[in-house]
Amino acid sequence: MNAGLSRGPAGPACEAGATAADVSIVVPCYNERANVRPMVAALSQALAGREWEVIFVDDNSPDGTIDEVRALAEQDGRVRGVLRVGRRGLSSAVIEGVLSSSARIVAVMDGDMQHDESCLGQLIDAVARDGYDIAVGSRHVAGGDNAGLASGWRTFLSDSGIRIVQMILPVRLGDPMSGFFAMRRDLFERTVPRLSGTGFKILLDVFLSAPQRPRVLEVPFVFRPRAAGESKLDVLVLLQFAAMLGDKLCRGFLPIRFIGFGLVGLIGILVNLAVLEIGRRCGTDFATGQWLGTLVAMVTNFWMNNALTYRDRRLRGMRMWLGLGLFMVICAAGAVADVGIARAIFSSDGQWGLASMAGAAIAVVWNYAVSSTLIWRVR
Ligand SMILES: Nc1nc2c(ncn2[C@@H]2O[C@H](COP(=O)(O)OP(=O)(O)OP(=O)(O)O)[C@@H](O)[C@H]2O)c(=O)[nH]1
Ligand SMILES: [Mg+2]
Repeated sequence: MNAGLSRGPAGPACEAGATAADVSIVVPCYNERANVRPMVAALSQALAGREWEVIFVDDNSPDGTIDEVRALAEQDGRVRGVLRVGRRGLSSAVIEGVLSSSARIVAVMDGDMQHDESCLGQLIDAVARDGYDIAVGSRHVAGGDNAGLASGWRTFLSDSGIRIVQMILPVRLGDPMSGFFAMRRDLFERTVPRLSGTGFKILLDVFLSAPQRPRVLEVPFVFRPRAAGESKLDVLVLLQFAAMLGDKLCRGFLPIRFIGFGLVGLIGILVNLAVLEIGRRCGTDFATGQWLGTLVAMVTNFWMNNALTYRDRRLRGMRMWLGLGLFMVICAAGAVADVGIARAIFSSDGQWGLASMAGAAIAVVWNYAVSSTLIWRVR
């Protein structure tokens, strides 16, 4: 469920005949309350003399980020907020923020003051005046710097990721993982249907999905340390990054969630076998071991899918327990179908390997399709 917040009543942009914004700045934010005011103050200074608006897209942060946005929006018509409830994800937040805006040029930047707003003017001019499709704030061209990364380990991860990505990029780019850029809205909108929309790397997603090779300019900037709040980058975000690349390499042939669901299913088989083996060593009979193994595998599969495959629609509390119950029923039905189909194919074909694979494949597709629709309600 999404609920947009309208402009504050007192802002100059509300008056009839007020000039529309030339650029919409989209800021994904989660638990960034302390950064909202400094950010708007910094934008006001950096973009003096331009018509602009800023759209904070908040995923219902527990620290009340959206309340701070609302308070500011009441005083300044250039400030807007989009509140998303029951959703998470930087990339999808950016997509929805851009789609909720209407300026000809859109800019994207983090809400933790790590991106140097004084470079925004250059990024905007490159697109508005100099004919570039995308202008990227870059830490990896002469004059840029990655000093603000929290640790040597983060620098290593970032550099390695960039090297991998450069191998598959359609354009030469020093910093394809940047989250600081300006681009033509019409190009973004034409790209949206092909975007994976998962994880943290929206710019990379745009480059790998754009319907045409974009004209790109890189503008150096120094990545600052976080002003306040905490990083949201964790190991699950890294896995989502790998899944996004996988999705692009498969050219969208298989849905990204199906790949995740299938991988989780493979891990489930290993879990099942491990429990069976532990049971055997403890002297449990085969049938009991198999029951236990299946139960543990179902619970771990549900947990992994909830935390990874459907991270952006993660179930919590009572809904999670109901989801787990439903997941078990769906998987049990899938298992019955698996055995039935395998038997039918075996009796007509006599090839047990083929019969078994066909049964398993149909069970996975069934489990995925029904779980997606009924449990995590992906439309
Ligand atoms: N709406 C929304 N914003 C998010 C989400 N995750 C992160 N963000 C915002 O995206 C921006 C970048 O996230 P950070 O956690 O700072 O990631 P990072 O800059 O790559 O990592 P650090 O260098 O450790 O700060 C920040 O403004 C976050 O508040 C999310 O799930 N939803
Ligand atoms: Mg950050």
